[in-house]
Amino acid sequence: MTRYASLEGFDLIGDVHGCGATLASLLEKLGYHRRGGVYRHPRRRAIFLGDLIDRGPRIRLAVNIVRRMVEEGEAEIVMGNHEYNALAYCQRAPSRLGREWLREHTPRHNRIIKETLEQYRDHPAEWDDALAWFREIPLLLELPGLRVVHACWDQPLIDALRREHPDGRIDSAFLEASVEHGTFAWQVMDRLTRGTHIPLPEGVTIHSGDGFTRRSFRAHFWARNPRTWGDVVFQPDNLPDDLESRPLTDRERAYLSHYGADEPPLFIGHYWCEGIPSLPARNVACLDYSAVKFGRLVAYRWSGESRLNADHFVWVRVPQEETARPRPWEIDFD
Ligand SMILES: [Mn+2]
Repeated sequence: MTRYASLEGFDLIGDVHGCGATLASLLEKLGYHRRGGVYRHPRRRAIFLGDLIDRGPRIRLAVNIVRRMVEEGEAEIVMGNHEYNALAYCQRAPSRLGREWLREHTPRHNRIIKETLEQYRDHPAEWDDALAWFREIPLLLELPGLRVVHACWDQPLIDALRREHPDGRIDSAFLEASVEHGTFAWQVMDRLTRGTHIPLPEGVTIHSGDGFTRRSFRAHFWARNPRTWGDVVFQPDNLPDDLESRPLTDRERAYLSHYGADEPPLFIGHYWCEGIPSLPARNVACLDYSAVKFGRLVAYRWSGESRLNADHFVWVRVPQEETARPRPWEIDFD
């Protein structure tokens, strides 16, 4: 990408989830300054890993900051499962599906998008614009020396996606097909934006810190030769009982993706890590440190290295209720 040839590097930024004031703090800490309503850095660009919306107190601010940066060429972004969910939630379903919306308005789905819809309630045109912008967000980015996806880089699926959608962007037909289990579009959206999950045994559930009950666990994709569930689990909640030592079945192993240690550095979000940022593999960095649960909003300053370095993480701790007082322009960001 010649337009990036003169850059010093990229700052990859994890899941913001509506922590807009914290995002502004992180950008300032990284040396970005707001000029003409847009955060800019003289020698660097930002890359957002998706999941700007839902849960947090300043969702519009988060979307507006990032959207302006992207539109001004100061940043790139990949789509998170929350942007994808919002698109499907707000899109009427074709009659053959026998329901009203592409993503059904179940109590669980309503709860996930609740804060976003509330914060945009008095700004319907702005929400329509945000949705139109979400549609343009690619599912993945591959730049010289680095790769970016929200949850899971699955090369065979990405190769197949690129044959139809070379720039990694989806269209209405793809979005519509993606809500039908088992379609190619469903596989792509599920794996790239949600990653892999292995169902728990019948009757076993995990009561997660976010208040949801889960019947599966999140599995990662960088173990070279995983043998047990414990080798691939990647979430803050422990597996119940002795399930860590439970062997992966052949079917589970075949279902999982694998990202080799010799592949380019890959940046992901999505997985709700906790504590001090660390690298799960030398070429994989996860930047979701539960910002919205008063964890950290985390960036990785990448300057071309092929082996990642945990010293290159930069973060801002998220205060309870994002108590950092918003500045006037944050409230009136229209
Ligand atoms: Mn996510």
